[in-house]
Amino acid sequence: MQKLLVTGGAGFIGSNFVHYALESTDYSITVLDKLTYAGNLESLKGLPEDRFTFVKGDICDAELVDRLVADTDVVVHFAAESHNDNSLHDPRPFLDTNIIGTYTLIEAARKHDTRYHHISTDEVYGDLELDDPQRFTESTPYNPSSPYSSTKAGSDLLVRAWVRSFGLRATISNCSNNYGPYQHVEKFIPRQITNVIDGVRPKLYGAGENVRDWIHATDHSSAVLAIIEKGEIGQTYLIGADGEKNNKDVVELILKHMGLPADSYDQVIDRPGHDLRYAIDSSRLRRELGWSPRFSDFEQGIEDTIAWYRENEAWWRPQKDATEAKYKEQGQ
Ligand code: NAD
Ligand code: TDX
Repeated sequence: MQKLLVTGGAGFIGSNFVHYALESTDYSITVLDKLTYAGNLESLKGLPEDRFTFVKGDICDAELVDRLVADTDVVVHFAAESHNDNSLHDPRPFLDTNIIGTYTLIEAARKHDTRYHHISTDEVYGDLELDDPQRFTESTPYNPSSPYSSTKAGSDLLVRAWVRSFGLRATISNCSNNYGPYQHVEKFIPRQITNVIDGVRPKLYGAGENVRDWIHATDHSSAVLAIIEKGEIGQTYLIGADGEKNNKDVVELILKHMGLPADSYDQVIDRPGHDLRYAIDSSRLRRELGWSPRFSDFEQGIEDTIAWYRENEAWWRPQKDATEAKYKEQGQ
C-alpha cells in the first residue's frame, strides 16, 4: 500500500483527486492544505477514516513539510494560488505559494529521495491564435502571460532543474481547464451556474471568443494516477480531452440547460492580457501510458455540473457574496 501526500487536497482538483484515488486504489492519503479562501473541508467529507488524514498547514513551512514528506512514498503537489483574476490584483501570494511552496516541497523530496509529481497548467505555454492548427505539446516553449501562469511556469522550471541537477524522482503534468463538482464559484463555469440560480445574468469577459480546452476533473485525476504509476521519471505529460469551446458557447449551453434564452448574459470588461486560446495535444499520455478520458460528452458534463451546484447550495453559498463583491469592484 502506497502512502500519498496530497497538497491542496481541500481545493477543487485536489479534492476530486482524493475521492477518485481512494475509490480506485488501496493507497492511504494525507492531505496538507492551508485552507485559504479556496480550500474547503466540506469537499473531503465521507472519506474512509483508516486511509485518510487531514493536516492543516502551509507548504512554505519547511519543518512541517519535511516531517510529512519523510513519512510519504509519493508527493502529489496540487496546492497553488490558482485564479488569474486574483493574480492581476494581488500577485504576492502567487509568488509565495507557487514558487516558494514548490521549492520547499522539492527540497524535502530531494532530502528523503521521495517520488514527486508536480501538477501544472497549459497556461505556461501562453496562448494560440484561434486558427492556429498547432496545439500545445510537451516541447512547446514556455511563454506565460499572467502573474499566475508565470509563477506556475517558474515552479515547473524549478522541478525540471531539481531533476537534472539533483536527480529528483519527479514527473510533471500540464493540464487544460477543469470543470466538475467542488469548483470555487470564482471560476467561469460555477460562477455562471450560481449566478443563474441567483437570478443574475452570466458575465462574459469581452466578446466571449476566447477558447478553453475543457476536461472533467475526474479525467484529470485518472491521468495523474496513470502518471504516478507508469510515468517515466523526468518527463512532462500534457493532459487534455479535446474539449475546445469558446466562452460564449459555454455560457449559451449553461443558459439552455437552465431554461433561459441563449442571449440572457451580459458582456463585462475584459481581463487584462486575456489569453485567447489554449489547446492541448495529449497524444503522448494516451500513447505511452494508455490513458484516455471517460467524460467526453461536454454537454452531459455541464448538465451534471449544473445539477451538482443545484443540489449542493450549502457547499458554495458561503463563498458567493464575497466573490461577487470582489468582481463588482473590478467592474466584472
Ligand atoms: P484551488 O484554488 O481550487 O485549490 C487550491 C488549494 O490549495 C486550496 O485548497 C488551498 O487552500 C490550497 N493552498 C493554497 N495555498 C496553500 C499553501 N501555501 N499551503 C497549503 N495549501 C495551500 O485550485 P485548483 O483549481 O484545484 O488547482 C489545483 C492545481 O491544479 C493547481 O496547481 C493549478 O495550477 C492546477 N491546474 C488547475 C486547472 C484548473 O482548471 N483549475 C487546470 C490545470 C492545472
Ligand atoms: O466571469 C467570468 N467570465 C468570463 O468570461 C470568468 C470568471 C471568466 N471568464 C473567462 C475567462 C477565461 O477565458 O472564462 C475563461 C475561463 O476563466 P477561469 O475560470 O478564470 O479560468 P482560466 O483563466 O482559463 O484558468 C483556469 O484554467 C487553467 C484555472 O483557473 C487555472 O488555475 C488553470 O491553470
